Amino acid sequence: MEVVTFGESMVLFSGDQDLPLEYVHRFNKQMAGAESNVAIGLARLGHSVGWFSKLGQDAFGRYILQCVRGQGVDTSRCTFTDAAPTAVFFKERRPGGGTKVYYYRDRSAASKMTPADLDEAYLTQAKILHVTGITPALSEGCFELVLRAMESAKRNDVGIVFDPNIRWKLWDRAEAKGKLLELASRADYILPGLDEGEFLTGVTGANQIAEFFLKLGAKAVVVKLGKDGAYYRSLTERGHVPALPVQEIDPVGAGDGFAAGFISGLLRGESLAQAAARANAVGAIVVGVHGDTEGLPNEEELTAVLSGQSTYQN
Ligand code: KDG
Repeated sequence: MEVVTFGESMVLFSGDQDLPLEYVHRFNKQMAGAESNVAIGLARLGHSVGWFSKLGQDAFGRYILQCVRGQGVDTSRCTFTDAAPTAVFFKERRPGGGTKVYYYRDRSAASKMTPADLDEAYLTQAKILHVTGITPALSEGCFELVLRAMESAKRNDVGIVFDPNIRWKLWDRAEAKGKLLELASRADYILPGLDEGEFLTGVTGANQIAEFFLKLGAKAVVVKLGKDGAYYRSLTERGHVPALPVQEIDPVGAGDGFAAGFISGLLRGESLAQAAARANAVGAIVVGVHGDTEGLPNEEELTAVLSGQSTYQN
């Protein structure tokens, strides 16, 4: 595997009308999870990638495994438990635009993961470990697992990509800051959103945020600026990638597309500027499609967008 990632994926029920959930009668069933989104994005771009999790020994756990495996991701290190269920969540399409999510994931199967779920030999043959700030929010065992994976990757020269991916519904703010900074200090590449960066570092603006994380030990930082594109900085490169023109349909999953594009750039040996542009383009494409993974491009589609031959949406 070129990349290993892990975390919780859930069955997603999206209301089929722009109404508060209590008035929605029909839901579409899909699956989603930040890390499996990244894994699927990488597989679609032609990379070999493994994702693992602990799934409930139930229909939803089997469904998630089938979906992720069906996208060409290695799921051989996934485990099942009958002691806790697979999590689900609901997406409400707000009247007038926007989405809101409701989690049913407390004490889920994935939250039972611990360092014992890490196959170190599997991890250390990879080039990149991808982790997000969602997993450590699930439980103390999950936090310890992320720490163990990062430490093992560091000892074995596996590059570490960290996306803080702060989910406020899962954290107490002070705890989030302490734990996420602990993880960030072990990462090689950090991909915060602007708000997340400001919250974690206490400084304002993309350049200052990047400087903070470089001082903490990162090799490179790419700050996601939404409609303003992205700002990247390492010790030798810095610059800005403008946003691509897209009509926003569903922003959920865009950050995961961004991470997949960035990791793909690293694996292709691209410069930081090129990897940031690749990341930015994948994120923009995802925003234009309903669902977390449905819009993730293959290499041909991405190349057309990067070369200006296609805007994807027309
Ligand atoms: O990044 C998209 C994720 O937020 C979504 O797929 C659900 O993993 C998820 C989460 O924890 O919110």
